[in-house]
Amino acid sequence: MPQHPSIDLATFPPGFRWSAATAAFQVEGSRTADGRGRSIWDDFVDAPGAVHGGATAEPGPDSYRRHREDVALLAALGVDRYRFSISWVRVQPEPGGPVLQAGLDYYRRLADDLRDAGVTPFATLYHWDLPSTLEQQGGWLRRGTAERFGEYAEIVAEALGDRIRHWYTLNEPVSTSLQGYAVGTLAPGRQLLFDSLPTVHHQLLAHGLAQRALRAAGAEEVGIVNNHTLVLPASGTDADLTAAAVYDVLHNRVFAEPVLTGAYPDLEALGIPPMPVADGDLDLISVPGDFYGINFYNPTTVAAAPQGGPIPFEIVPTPGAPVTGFGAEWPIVPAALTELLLDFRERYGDRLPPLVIGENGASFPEPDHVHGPVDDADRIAYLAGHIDAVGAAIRAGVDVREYTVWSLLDNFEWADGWTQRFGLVHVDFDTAQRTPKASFDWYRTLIAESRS
Ligand code: GBH
Repeated sequence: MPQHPSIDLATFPPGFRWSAATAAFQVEGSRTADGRGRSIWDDFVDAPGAVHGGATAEPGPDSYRRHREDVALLAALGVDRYRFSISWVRVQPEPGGPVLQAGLDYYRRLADDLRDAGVTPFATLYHWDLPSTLEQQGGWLRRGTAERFGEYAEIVAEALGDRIRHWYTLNEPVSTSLQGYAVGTLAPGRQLLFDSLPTVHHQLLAHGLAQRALRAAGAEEVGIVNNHTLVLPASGTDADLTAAAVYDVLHNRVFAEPVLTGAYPDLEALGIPPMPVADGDLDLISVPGDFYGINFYNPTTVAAAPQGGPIPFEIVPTPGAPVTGFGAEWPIVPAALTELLLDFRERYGDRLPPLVIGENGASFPEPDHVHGPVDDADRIAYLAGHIDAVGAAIRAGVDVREYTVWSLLDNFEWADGWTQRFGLVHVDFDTAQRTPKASFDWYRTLIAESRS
């Protein structure tokens, strides 16, 4: 298959890493196996009407029982690393309570099988599956949740640190704060609007505590991964510019700046309530990571909301942009990734650690059952455009070390259930049958060519 013409592979320095990602709740299934506890996502899928089609996240790709099939696919793909997440409630069903050996054993086997296949395990400690008992006590609204997370990090570091040397602490705290606690479209489904803001600080504190625990156990590489978007004002009016600035602060800057500069942006100036910062928190949160992770999917066009609404902005379609399977919510604008990376370099300068793209990818309508190849040319175009956009940033001097496709597999797309397929590999959700798509061959060829 010919390489996409726009990618200049010579741009990517020797040692640049090509990876693929999944997350525990989205691929594992087996929610009650071997003593696993309950998380807010178990509660969310069990709540009538919360998830599209009543999907329960089981069995789906069934990776708890079929991880060897995943490892074989990763080996065939030739990726440097596999990004997967560890389920807190498999390892410690009740926070503060005893450790569950069976859960640790699963991740130990996964890590060992990856090593044997020549793929470096890159584990995420937390990809949205908070233990239910912590949520009952207030979840990320409470500082104590960050402390429990620090203990969980110590347990995992101690048990798996000999095999897993590369770690992401938290995945996309912005999604948890905005979708989980502010508007309620993701677990735990709360609609607290601006009252959700303490969840930002407590998650960042959890990152700081976990990073410290992982380092103390000798980890080689630790960092957070944030979801960032390029915010585009819908027009040049003062109202739209202000709305865009507020959205940029809430989506990007409250998550980036404490980590990269040790301070929150000026919230008061924008009428945003203050964070519950205690002495020493920002010192801990701003201990430099070994990398800074960025998940990027799309830019966001923001307009002022009509007067009198509960939030001062609204997200509107991005004019002229093609869209993914999610529709106008997900405009496809690869150049926005270059601009975002240049903006990070400009804004944070030498305080910016090497960057890692922790997720990038797209869903498009595809059949549920296939008998033969899946021609996902639209996914190839999306990935090629964004890889090229990373290349353009590297040529302009931004230090990016890794690119990760979301996702290795079609999987449980949260509130959208089984309806959005992001995989390089098609999964039949009735049989767990895996079928590599054209994008799998395309990515495999790109990786091989970049090394030759
Ligand atoms: C990432 O989130 C996640 O890390 C990953 O788990 C996910 O599968 C992937 O991207 C694709 O979505 O709350 O109703 O707006 C990116 C942020 C969160 C954006 C879920 C889409 C849709 C549901 N995504 N959101 S809603």
